[in-house]
Amino acid sequence: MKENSGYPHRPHYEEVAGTGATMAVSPHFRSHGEDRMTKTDALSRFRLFMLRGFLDERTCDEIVAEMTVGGGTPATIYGQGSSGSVNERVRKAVSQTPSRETVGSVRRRLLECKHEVEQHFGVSLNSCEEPQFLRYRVGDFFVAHQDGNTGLLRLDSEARRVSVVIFLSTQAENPKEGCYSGGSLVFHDWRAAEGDRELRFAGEAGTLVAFRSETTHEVTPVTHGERYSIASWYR
Ligand SMILES: O=C(O)CCC(=O)C(=O)O
Repeated sequence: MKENSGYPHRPHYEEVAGTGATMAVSPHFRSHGEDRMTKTDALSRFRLFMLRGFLDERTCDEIVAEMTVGGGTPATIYGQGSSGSVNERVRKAVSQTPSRETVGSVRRRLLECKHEVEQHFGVSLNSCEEPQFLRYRVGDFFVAHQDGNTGLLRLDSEARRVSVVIFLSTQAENPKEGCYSGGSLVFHDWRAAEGDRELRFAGEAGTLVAFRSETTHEVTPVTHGERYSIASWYR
């Protein structure tokens, strides 16, 4: 991945009618995405921060190419111990390790938009964890969970304030060359009114979505193709 590729655009903020809130929108915001998820929905229910075009297409392809070289290791979950453990009934995905340069570059870009994330969520953030590069094959998933900031657990992950997912590949409803099906990132809010409790976020290569780490979310099983994403957490 080239150092200067991939994050050419500064986002701007758009006011969302009727909510008094703003949403970060990259200049590459494409209206077809609004069919899948309206801005008002995202803000009023889950207060998502979204940047389309956070990574450009070429950068996504380069990272995916790096991720398909090595074998990877099973993605872990946090438990009582300080290091993660593997439990394929909870999370089934492969954690890949691209070059140090790529890992460092993605992390730097996340730090570059820390201020915008702080503004959006109204929190002060110190750092960002080393990004995890995830590959989901057919049948892979991650059950509904929270990443941190629950106020309930004595785990290191509690220090996570804002979680980030960057999509490296694009979801398609029906099987399509180069895309994946299934594998939706779904946000849950059991307190919301019936019908508003779930938000399905369709993955589009290059899009970044950030959410409060206590937000319950899952990745539904992939039914076709391979899903590639990056996860990280601001603390
Ligand atoms: O890969 C994704 O889209 C989400 C990963 C996730 O939920 C997590 O790492 O907590």
